[in-house]
Amino acid sequence: QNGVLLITGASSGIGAATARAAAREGYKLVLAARSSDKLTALAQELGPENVLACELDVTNMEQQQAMVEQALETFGRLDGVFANAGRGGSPGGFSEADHDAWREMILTNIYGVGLTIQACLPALKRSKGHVLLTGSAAGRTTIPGSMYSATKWAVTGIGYNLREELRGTGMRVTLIEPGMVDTPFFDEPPTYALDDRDIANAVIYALAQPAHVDVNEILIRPTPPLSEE
Ligand code: NJP
Repeated sequence: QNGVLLITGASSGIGAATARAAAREGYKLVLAARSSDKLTALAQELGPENVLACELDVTNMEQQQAMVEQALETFGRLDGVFANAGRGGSPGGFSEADHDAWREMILTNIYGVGLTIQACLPALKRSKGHVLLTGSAAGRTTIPGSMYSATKWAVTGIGYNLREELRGTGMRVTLIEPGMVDTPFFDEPPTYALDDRDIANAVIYALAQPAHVDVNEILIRPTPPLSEE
């Protein structure tokens, strides 16, 4: 029995893989995304008595607060949140990209993460809980013209600033920073990439540490393929 973990972006990719790994570790799960059909199927797979599936858009604070209320009614507590929902933007650089696509991405990747944290904080403060965020290797390096990378630099900043805000509360903040992961995030599979379970393993590692260990960041990149002789 490992407490209650809320995961946004749980309908596919990294979020769904983390839900499966956390279920194996004995967590009760609150799973959130917009695709309720996928969440329902995942809840069936993991055991509906252990899972609360919440259809929500992370950019909507009312829906986020309703999710936390429902989680507390169902499980009585919240021990961790993995703010993982995110999306890519438009390619093309600052001179060419589709700025409407930028708006959706910025709202989801930055504002949505902030809302998830704010909605969960009261319950997490009571449990001395754990906040985990999906940043990115792209939030650690420069990528020419990439607004996506800029949104993930913002997530890095959210993690750092939140940790300082929560200093002395017993709460912990972990930034999970993947390189390329083979998920539905990409239309075409990347040439070499991590598996979504590799990232789930990192989340479980951070969660499993004793209370005096605050894993600040885990940056994980795929190993480049062997170069040809
Ligand atoms: O991609 P995908 P990943 N409200 O597309 C949800 C970051 N990342 O697992 O709403 C609520 O399979 C969406 O659900 P739905 C990436 O930036 C990835 O790779 O049903 N949920 C789905 O569950 C992101 O932060 C790579 O469409 C919303 C999930 O988000 C995280 O990893 C590398 C939503 C996206 O799952 C998970 O992405 C890296 C909204 N408004 C960072 N919008 C990589 N794949 O290489 C989307 O460094 N979702």
